[in-house]
Amino acid sequence: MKKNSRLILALDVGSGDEAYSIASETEGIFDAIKVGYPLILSAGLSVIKDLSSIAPVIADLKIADIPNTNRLICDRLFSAGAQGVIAHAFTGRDSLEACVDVARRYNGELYAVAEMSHPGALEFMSPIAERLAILALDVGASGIVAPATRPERIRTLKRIAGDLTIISPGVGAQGGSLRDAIEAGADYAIVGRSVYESSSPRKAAEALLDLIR
Ligand code: BMP
Repeated sequence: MKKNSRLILALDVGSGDEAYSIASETEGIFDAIKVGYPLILSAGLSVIKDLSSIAPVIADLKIADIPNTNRLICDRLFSAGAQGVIAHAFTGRDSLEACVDVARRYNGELYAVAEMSHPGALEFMSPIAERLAILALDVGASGIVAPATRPERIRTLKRIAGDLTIISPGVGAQGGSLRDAIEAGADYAIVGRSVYESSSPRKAAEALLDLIR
């Protein structure tokens, strides 16, 4: 993923047509498009290839299974055209390593979730996030997911994660500030609803771009 706008569009919309239309309208602004269960389950895996003609696609299935199943899932996603895949790290070294191995085979990127952005993440995830970031670093992941809703956590996790790329969701609809997340060390901010629910996704995306520059 080339660092340009430092913005990733999360397209959690309900159809391939809608996704394609918003991606086209905002073409050139986002460094990548993140798709997850909502879109893949409605539009099918082929949506990855379709959107890849507009921007690199990160498949966010937060994979969390045994190594063999993780390997199979990653293989499906990369062969469908994903440039990056997001997996959970809490399943342990062997499971995460399996994802990294497949990513390497495809010259792709593997992002590990260190800490999530919602309030519930404070319950179980936040207390082990530093260990998850160390694991991501150890197994050679491309980057980690850290919460834009808690910039101080981005700062802490960045100190651990070294050169790993930090991608941060939680800007806008979840209350996180784009500027604060970037200042805290996020390499990319992930933004969904504040763009795709806007009456003008292009204008909303340009406003984010202005904020970042
Ligand atoms: P929104 O800007 O609409 O809140 O979207 C954020 C996106 O990032 C969603 O796709 C969500 O699933 C994802 N995400 C998140 O919000 N927090 C996390 O910790 C990890 C995520 O992948």
